[in-house]
Amino acid sequence: MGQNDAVTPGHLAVTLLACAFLAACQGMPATPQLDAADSTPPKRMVTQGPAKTIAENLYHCPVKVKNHRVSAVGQITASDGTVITVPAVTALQKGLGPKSADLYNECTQVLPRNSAEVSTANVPVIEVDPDGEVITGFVVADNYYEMYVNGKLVSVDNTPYTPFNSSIVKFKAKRPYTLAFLLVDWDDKLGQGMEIFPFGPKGDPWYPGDGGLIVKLSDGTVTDSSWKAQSFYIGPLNTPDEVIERGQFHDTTHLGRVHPVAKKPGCREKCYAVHYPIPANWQSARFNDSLWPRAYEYTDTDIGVTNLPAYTRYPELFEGARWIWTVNLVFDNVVIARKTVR
Ligand SMILES: [Ca+2]
Ligand SMILES: [Ca+2]
Repeated sequence: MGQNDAVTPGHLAVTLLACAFLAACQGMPATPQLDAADSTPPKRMVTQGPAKTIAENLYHCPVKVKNHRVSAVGQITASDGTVITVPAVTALQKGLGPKSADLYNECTQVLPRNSAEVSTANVPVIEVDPDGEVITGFVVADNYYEMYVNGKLVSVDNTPYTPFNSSIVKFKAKRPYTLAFLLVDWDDKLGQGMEIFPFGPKGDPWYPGDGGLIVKLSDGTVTDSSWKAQSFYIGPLNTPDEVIERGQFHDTTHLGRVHPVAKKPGCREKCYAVHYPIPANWQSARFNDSLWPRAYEYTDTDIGVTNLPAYTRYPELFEGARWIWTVNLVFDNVVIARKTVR
């Protein structure tokens, strides 16, 4: 982190000079008014063990597919008495939409063979700004996303867990606009951040899963380390002390950040998780994420998507975009990623 942060005096001077030559700079849209940044220490909530299932399955795939996992939802009471919904409170569970249009989805049998076969023509435009431009884009999230533009919900991943799907989004917006994604690495072991890994000779019933988001929009916006990303549900942990708070940075880097180096905890049903409250206005353009950590970039190998047709069939549609997540791809299970496009 940090190596791309620097704005050199030379760079600044060139920018200012360019602005001086461009009368249009006067007419550039103002930066959105921001709320004050919340610098109060994070309110950590600690849970241990499994959550109680409150919804058996948010999604039924009408087609028999190889890798279908049940997307259940649970609740668990933290040591401070807070009742937490796991893996997350989602727009999908609330029945909010619009649901995502499919780029690739085995359950709907939308399976274009390559980028040339992909059509975005029938994807409805979600209007954010009536006088904006229509922006089309492609999204892959491991496992679930909901996407907001200036606080307006524009796409809800229709397949919360598996099979791995990818989506087309279309919206009308004017710069500057703010993208905000709620991202969930779903659980099988609700509240413990672990899944039942179905592959390999024996599989692994206690496998810490991992996340990831990649987005490319037609106006050139891509996911990269210029985004912000914050974690809200961290586990599985042998002890809650494994999360070290440094300001608003929830540091678990000592546990390993990606598979296969990430430490597999031996705690199983006794594992802990650390949660943080999700800010009420996190989707808004006004929300001040300046104290949040930057997003981290990951490779296809880190994410484990080198064999994933929902993504690998369409390299042209994601060219130049990077997979992002927080600092820990494995232990951070609920993440919000934000970017203001200027
Ligand atoms: Ca999904
Ligand atoms: Ca995980």
